[in-house]
Amino acid sequence: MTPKIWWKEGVAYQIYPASFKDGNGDGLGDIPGIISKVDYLKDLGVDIVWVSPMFESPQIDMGYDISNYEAVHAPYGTVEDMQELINACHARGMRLILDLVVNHTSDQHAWFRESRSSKTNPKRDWYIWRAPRYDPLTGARIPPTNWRSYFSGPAWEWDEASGEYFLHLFAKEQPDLNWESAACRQAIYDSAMRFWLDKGVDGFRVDTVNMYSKGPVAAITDAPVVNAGVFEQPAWDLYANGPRMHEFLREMNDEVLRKYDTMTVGELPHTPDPAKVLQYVGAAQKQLSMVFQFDIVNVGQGASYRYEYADWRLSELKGIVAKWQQFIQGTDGWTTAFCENHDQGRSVTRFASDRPEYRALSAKMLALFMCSLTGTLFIYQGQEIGMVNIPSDWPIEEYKDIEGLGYYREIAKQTNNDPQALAQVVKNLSILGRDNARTPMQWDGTLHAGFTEAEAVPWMRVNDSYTDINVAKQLTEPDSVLKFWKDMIRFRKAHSDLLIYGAFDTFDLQTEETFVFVKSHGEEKAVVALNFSDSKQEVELPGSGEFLLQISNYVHSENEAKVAAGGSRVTLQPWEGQLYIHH
Ligand code: ISL
Repeated sequence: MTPKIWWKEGVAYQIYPASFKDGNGDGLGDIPGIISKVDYLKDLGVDIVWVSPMFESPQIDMGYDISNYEAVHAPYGTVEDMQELINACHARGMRLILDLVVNHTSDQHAWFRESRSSKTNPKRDWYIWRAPRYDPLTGARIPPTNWRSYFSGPAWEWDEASGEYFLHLFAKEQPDLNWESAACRQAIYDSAMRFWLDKGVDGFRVDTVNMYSKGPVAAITDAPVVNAGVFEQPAWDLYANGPRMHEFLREMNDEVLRKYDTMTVGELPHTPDPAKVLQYVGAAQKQLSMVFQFDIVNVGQGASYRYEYADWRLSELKGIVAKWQQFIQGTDGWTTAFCENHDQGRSVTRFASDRPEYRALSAKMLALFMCSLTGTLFIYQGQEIGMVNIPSDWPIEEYKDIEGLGYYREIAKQTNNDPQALAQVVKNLSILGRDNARTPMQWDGTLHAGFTEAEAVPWMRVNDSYTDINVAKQLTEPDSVLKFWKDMIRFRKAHSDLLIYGAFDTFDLQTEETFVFVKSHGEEKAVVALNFSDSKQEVELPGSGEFLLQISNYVHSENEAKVAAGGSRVTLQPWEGQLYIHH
């Protein structure tokens, strides 16, 4: 059995600083606002607080474009405020982790300004610079390769002054660091890591952790053409999981992380092969504690554009969950359980039902689901009250995210502003857009949901649902989503061998309405039965012997005794989740 460690059993909670709580009435969340809610998090059962980027930044990509790792974005507060937050978490027995965004910096970072200043600057090779190519037919200058950036358009930006292109996998204001430079790596370890670890930070969520190794700059080549007639092509096979990736992470671990008691959770896109994932998360590999797999949040995304909504089936979701629950079994690796973050639509809308009659029930069913999974559990702010997506009638003007807006502009260009096509884009964004997760946290039913003061203008429109869905209301209701999450978190910790560390097994991967799985630890077993539909369903309890129903989102008191025999059929109400323990 895998050894027990704090970061395996801890419940993590992600805070998106812009939208969590405004402490000074300027309409933007901030660090003092977070400090004012630390007791709320403790009361929920949170052990690990993850704060998304709060570093100095021009905010082209909501702080994932960092201009100084050692300073705080001034509207959020100061380094002293961060120290106070770290201390406030520690005083309550909680840990705090930060985002480590070191695939790229902002183009306003001092390192990039120097690098850009001339071809002979000592930091020139801290970023990825390449000479242009020229189109053999027209003679026109073209980028060194055909790579497409995540936020639309080419992944190379021309720098007129020095006569070369620089690489940016994300926005042109986010130039990629060149990890081939040892001096650059050392600067990253010092500035982005040791600076904060020495202040007591307990680890990092590591942004795009598998894209650092792109090979020598001169060896970067064109991606295969998959979209005929278009210059920019998806290139992740060429830059994800590159040749020196594991060497770099081992070095980072050896020189920095292992000297502190830390955890790391890496973001691991484009890596469907479990054997490859184990190379990052196996304990013996000495690289990362765990990673976020993308399969679950990719469900329903189109093949050519991530925002092209595609119908999905429950069997697909079940297969994905089973795969990433089981891949660590019998290994020394570890995994995560999550279904939301700041880059995704809200889980109730995407995976369950946000219709008024089922919203709260299905949010609780998802809570039961998540709290029963093996791995470190991550909750995204607002998930604990069942926040839902942006209403589909919000116009594009309400959307703020660079990626979503880039997609909108691209389709506008391709279709010559066709109103029907653009209406479809807005509809897609209201399901899959990153902005769905970024609307302000709904604290109460007063103007602006208690996120900021009444006279202030929130930086982003508050979701219309706030009078119905908010923390204050749910704190008073005995059967609220929030109360259910608290109960589930407590239950998960009380049954940690089964629920956090247990082996996962499932029997009904084919059915499209229900999901039944078993967690086991030695002789102990839990059966979880979930109904993902609007109608009653019958399922068979696997195994034999007696099962005691411990939790259902339809009954409010824990341990309401109801016994069912293994092999018998039980009925699930619409969107009901049941958890049985066998003994
Ligand atoms: O959301 C995505 C996949 O579903 C990607 O578009 C996303 O950009 C990618 O997963 C990387 O995300 C991370 O790095 C980005 C930043 O914009 C995201 O917010 C961050 O989570 C660049 O730093």
